[in-house]
Amino acid sequence: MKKVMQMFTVIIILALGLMYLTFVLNSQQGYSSRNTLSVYNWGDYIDPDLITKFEKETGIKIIYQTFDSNEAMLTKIAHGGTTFDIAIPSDYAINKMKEQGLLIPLDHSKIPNLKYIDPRFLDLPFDENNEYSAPYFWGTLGIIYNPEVLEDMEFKSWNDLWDERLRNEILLYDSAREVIGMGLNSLSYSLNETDTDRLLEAKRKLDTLTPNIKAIVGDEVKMLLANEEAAIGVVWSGDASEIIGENDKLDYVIPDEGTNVWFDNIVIPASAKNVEGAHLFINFMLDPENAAQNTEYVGYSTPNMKALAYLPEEITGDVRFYPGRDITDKFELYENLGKKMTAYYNELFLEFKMHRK
Ligand code: SPD
Repeated sequence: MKKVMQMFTVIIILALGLMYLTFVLNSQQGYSSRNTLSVYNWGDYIDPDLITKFEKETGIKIIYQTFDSNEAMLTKIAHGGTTFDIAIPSDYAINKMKEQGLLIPLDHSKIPNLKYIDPRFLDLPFDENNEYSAPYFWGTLGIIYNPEVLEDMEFKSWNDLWDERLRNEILLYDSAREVIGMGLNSLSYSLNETDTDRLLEAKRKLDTLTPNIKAIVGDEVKMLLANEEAAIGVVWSGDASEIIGENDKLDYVIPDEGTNVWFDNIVIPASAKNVEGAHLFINFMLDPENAAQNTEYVGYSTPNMKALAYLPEEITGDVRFYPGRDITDKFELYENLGKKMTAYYNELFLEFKMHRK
């Protein structure tokens, strides 16, 4: 009987010890998750001074990671191995995340700075009523080129990229939607084409562009063009604005067939541990002075109306990077094409890249 009592006491002590340990670990995790914010953003897409400013103002430490495509971001978030409190995907990817239950609805009462966003950038089809996302930057996809090197050449049509004089000159992003989209645009098809015959036609046409392609790249596109190591590229307007800021010999144009207008918005992934801090961060980035500072640093176009007042006219008055609604209404947004069609776009893009080798 005595032995049984002793064993019972040991078990009780062990159980209490385990409970205490669990309590300590949980409270430590709670403490650390309240005091850190894990942010997942595109590369080169925030002024680091704003990270420091946010940390000083809130006492929350930012853990920062970057991605280079919506697809890479989606895979990482969907797999769930790493948790993020903030992510900054584009339009169609936001719609996909929403559909897959990967996002937390925003509490608008905690983001009063939403009032500074131009209504033109609110309530867009990929996220009605901005239930899950707040506007960060926006832009277009077009052609940047060096008119001094490519003398007598004009880029009025996407088809001009197939000109024999551009042998081994063009830089493209390593991104399926952008490259397949450009092929579709050159045939005057929709950027959201789902007809497989048309998609195959676009891919075959892109294969014939191979001799003109210098490289398929990421953020290094900016360095290559600004340093005149390449004379032409198909780039997002924000990258073009940054490159032209470094080297004003270059120009940015959108061909007559039209292009993609895109929106990168801030979201809170469903796995977020610091939802309160995430709202603080969103509101901080939407503060007009912070948004203006970020715009000057990153070079992309801000959707924040009030931030425009803090920016020089040479930035906000440049219609290449701040085209009016009359222009962008003619452009197309990428839609969420669903799992099967997305896989087909990715497959075509992979085949196109293999064709180059
Ligand atoms: N280096 C920052 C890149 C941001 C690009 N966002 C544009 C996405 C278009 N789908």
